[in-house]
Amino acid sequence: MPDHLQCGRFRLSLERPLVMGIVNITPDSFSDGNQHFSTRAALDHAQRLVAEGADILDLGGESTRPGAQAVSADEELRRLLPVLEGLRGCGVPVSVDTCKPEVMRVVLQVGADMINDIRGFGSAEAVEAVAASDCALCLMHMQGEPRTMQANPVYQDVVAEVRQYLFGGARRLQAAGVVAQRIVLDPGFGFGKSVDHNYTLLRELPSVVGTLYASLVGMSRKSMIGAVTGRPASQRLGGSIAVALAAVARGVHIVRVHDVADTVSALKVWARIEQGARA
Ligand code: YH5
Repeated sequence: MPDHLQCGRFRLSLERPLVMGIVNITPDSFSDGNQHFSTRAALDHAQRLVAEGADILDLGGESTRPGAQAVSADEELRRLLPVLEGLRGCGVPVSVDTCKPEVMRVVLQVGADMINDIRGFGSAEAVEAVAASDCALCLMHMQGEPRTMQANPVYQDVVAEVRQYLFGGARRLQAAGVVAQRIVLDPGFGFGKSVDHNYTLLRELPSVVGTLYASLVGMSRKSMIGAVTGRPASQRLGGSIAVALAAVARGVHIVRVHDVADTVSALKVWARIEQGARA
């Protein structure tokens, strides 16, 4: 098992589970497309997540939800750069959620500590953009394309197929000179998976992500929770805590969540239970 993650300016211990807080910088109906408004809102939100105990922030300037609109690299950078700059001294590493090599190159210059690529650094250009830095790399599995991936996801053996994809991707990164201590593997919950696929992957996490690399899961508020509880996205906190704890119990290192304060509380209680556990 890796004992730390090399994450740009930071070296994160993996001895206790880490919480990654989600910061979306997509101009919403409130901001009416106003750049300063969405920058301010994202910075305020990010700073609140740090105060709540986030160990890492994940900034996204492009919506990757099923059916979302494509955004140009220029537009993505216009959204990301002022927020990245404003977070430079925030005290925790900043991850950028992007699959565009040109965006990766620029944000690494400006101080991003981690690149989170839902396309798993699948192109040679993406690997080239990140290899020579010392940022962490989150390599996520996705079947198909965001627009259509949820239509009818099919696997023969979802655990074996996702594992093979992740290990193959990690080998490709290492062949390009990336050390194992920079690599994070993520099964990609909800990205071309049925509800059953998602729960099978969660149950079998140790076998999906193995022991050679750090691991991350993102299940917060996703439809795999709504499918069980019948609740809309705004009311999925309880379910989100349940899946986060189940993942941590199976050895996952990083949980990507919206609700940082409540997740941190749940993990503290969890740690207190485990503290008395026999080896
Ligand atoms: C992830 O799993 N997910 S964006 C639909 C929802 C709620 C949340 C209400 N980026 C992941 O968070 N990066 C996203 O229904 C990610 N792993 C990594 N590494 C989707 C998202 C969401 C979608």
